[in-house]
Amino acid sequence: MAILLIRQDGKTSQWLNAFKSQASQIECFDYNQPHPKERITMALVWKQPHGLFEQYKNLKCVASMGAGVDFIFEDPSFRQELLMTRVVDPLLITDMEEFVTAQVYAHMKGLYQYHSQQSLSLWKQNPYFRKKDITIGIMGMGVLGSATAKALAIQGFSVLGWSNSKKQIEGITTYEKVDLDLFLEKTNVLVCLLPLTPDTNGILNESLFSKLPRGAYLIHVARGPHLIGEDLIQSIDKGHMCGAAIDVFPTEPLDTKSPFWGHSKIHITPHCASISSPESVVTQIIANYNRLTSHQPLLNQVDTLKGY
Ligand code: NDP
Ligand code: OXD
Repeated sequence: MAILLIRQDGKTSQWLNAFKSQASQIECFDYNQPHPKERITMALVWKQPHGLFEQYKNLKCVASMGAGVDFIFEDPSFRQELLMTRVVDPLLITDMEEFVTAQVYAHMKGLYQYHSQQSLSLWKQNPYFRKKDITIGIMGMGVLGSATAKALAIQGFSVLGWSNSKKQIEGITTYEKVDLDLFLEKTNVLVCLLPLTPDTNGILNESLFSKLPRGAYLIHVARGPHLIGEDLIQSIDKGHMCGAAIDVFPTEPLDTKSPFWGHSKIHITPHCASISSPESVVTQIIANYNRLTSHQPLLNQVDTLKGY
């Protein structure tokens, strides 16, 4: 039995080193190096090239290196009988809480505007928001959404949460799926932390934006295809939305020709809201590998019928 690491961005050695330091007895291979295909029982993947899984006849589990698993479902070689796991990790959670919080404050205090003014040597004080002016609505109240909601509520923000099923979280007003419109009409900073599924693809569109109060701001940290980019630009340009911070894009890196780059009210980051730390995440992968070997239920298993 052995683990195969599949990612194409040159970061595989960090993951191999983390395995070496925490469980040197486990055999791990980089898919780009020669390896015994028949011994591979677990694939640890991030945006793997499609079609590879069918070459591994003894593969039992595909583990995402991150919280999201959309890129595994998109691969036609992912067979229904395979198990799938994802990352639930304390560092991934606090990193996301901090990133969203930083974006909320940057919007509230108009920091991006001052950054643009600096490039013009322009000294000009602008109006800003206070916490009482802001209601943050979080779409997706799972591991990351709930933690982020709580972190913001503790700081004194009004926080709403929307998810498939209704949640009970002290200090946060929650809405279930059918109550989307009620959630949107009260939200003026919208945070997207949904998984990408057929149901959520394209959910951030003109119709949804039109249900937010005038002047609403978007913080999008989930997945690129949730957002219809032209709808956002139109909504900002006609003055309905006041701007957006976007961390994720349908194609990454974002094309240099994308209109997002040059838009003064759209603030881009390179999918860095919360990045899996190999040292932290490998611990749960080792635990799952041992569970797989001893036929025990896996941690953080994805419901492949539900799709997240
Ligand atoms: P979870 O699976 O824990 O939570 C998903 C939440 O979304 C749940 O509350 C679920 O509802 C809700 N949901 C799912 N589908 C729908 C729907 N159709 N309508 C309404 N609500 C829905 O995921 P995580 O919190 O761990 O992660 C969320 C996403 O964040 C990841 O999938 C990934 O895409 C993104 N991410 C981005 C990062 C970045 O750096 N930008 C880093 C890490 C993750 P219910 O609770 O009722 O099931
Ligand atoms: C993840 C991500 O899904 O980094 O973990 O996007």
